[in-house]
Amino acid sequence: MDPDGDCIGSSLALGEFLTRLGKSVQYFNEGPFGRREIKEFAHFFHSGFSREHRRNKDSAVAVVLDCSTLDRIGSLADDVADMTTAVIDHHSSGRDFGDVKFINPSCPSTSLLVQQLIESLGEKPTLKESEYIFFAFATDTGFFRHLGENSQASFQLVAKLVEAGASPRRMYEQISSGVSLESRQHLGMLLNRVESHFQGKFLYTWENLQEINSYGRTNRDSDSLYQQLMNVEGVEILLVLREEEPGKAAGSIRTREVIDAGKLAARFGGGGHARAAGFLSDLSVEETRKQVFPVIEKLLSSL
Ligand SMILES: [Mn+2]
Repeated sequence: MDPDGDCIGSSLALGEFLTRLGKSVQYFNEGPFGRREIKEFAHFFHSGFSREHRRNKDSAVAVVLDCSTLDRIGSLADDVADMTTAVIDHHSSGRDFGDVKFINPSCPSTSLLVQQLIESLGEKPTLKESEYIFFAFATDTGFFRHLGENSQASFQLVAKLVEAGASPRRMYEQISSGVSLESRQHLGMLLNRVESHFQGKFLYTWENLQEINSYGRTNRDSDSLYQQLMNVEGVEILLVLREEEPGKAAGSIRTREVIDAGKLAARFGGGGHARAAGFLSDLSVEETRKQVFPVIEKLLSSL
């Protein structure tokens, strides 16, 4: 459920390959297909099992891709639970399901695992499969930006996709174009009201319910906002408070290198990763701000 580009691209690449081997493939995903870059693929996927799907379950195998736990497939889990299940994944945690597993947490995308599976059978990805694998890889790696040292194996795999005809330029356009003007204007509003505190180490912005509704939640582009602000010189912590419900706030925290965002969010009942985390507050944006600012000030003064 709530799939990203890697989940969708990996599913379609594997499905194309299995179809090429003469297998009959059906795609499932509960959705929603909220991310702009995957919307065009939504029509390939069933959101649940039909009566006919259930009738054919005994002769079928389920392959779960890019999910670290079975509950990540949402309501489909009930139908998949008693099926023979294969798992292909690259998450480092979770996972207590699956009869056959192909899991490699050091692989930057599930799609590159699908590519290795295809190659291990002595085959090469077709152009279409290559494009799905590249698309999935590019969305999970921020178009190569999240790759560090020791990523040569990934580049070697991707080189083969380009050799098969996948165009990085076309893939980039597919992933990044098509944004709405409203989403840029929304971004402008949030950037315009950014406050800089504690010698520029802390950036803060916010929005109220009325603004959230007037720009439309589908026009939200949080990734761009975080990216723009985390590039600002000297910033260590970014906090965005949003009035998602009347009188309640949702906080998003991003940190650069020193401060653990997950630990910081945990102090307000939330959680997440070292660089990205979030929390929900029963207080208004203004009250939440008053609660969080002193904690951040103390953290920064100890640096
Ligand atoms: Mn992934």
